[in-house]
Amino acid sequence: MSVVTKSIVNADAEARYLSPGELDRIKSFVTSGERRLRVAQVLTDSRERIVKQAGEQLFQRRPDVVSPGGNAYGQEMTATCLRDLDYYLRLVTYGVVAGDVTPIEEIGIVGVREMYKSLGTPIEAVAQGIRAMKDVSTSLMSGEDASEAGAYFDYVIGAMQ
Ligand SMILES: CCC1=C(C)/C(=C/C2=NC(=C\c3[nH]c(/C=C4\NC(=O)[C@H](C)[C@H]4CC)c(C)c3CCC(=O)O)/C(CCC(=O)O)=C2C)NC1=O
Repeated sequence: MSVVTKSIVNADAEARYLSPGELDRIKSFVTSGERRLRVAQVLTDSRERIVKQAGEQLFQRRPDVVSPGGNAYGQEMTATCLRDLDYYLRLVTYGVVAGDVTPIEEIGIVGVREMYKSLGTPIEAVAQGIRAMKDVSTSLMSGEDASEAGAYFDYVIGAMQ
């Protein structure tokens, strides 16, 4: 939920007007809107390149995952691994647009440890892949845009520690 929806739901639950604090948070959401949309656009436009380069970096650093016995070994499994990176990049764009990690959390973080555990996927290697996506993505942006995007990648990485 964006801060706008969230504030309205909370205020209406108490049948009150939006508080000064809520209006302040909405104001900063609105003023950062252009930047967040620009960041989401870059991530969306460059998604193939980001996933591909991050995958190459991950497999260079963790050759074990694509070696016999590795969780991403073989063409099909490697493709599934890259698909997971693409999923997380997509979720990051949702977070950036919403200005809130909740969509990322609800779609991709709740239950993720148990899921990867049951798949035999080393979650720290997934986190490493997401870190590589952060590096590739932020290298395509300048100062404030890069830190805006970086924060959402950091959230995912942190949730996988
Ligand atoms: C949008 C929310 C969402 C997420 C996050 C998601 C993840 C997800 N990744 C899966 C599998 C997988 N995920 C990986 C990923 C990897 N293995 C590695 O060693 C690497 C470290 C890593 C890539 C970075 C692999 C290889 C599989 C297939 C495992 C298997 O079938 O044995 C599966 C099992 C079902 C399937 O194969 O599709 C799910 C549900 N699905 C979703 O709907």
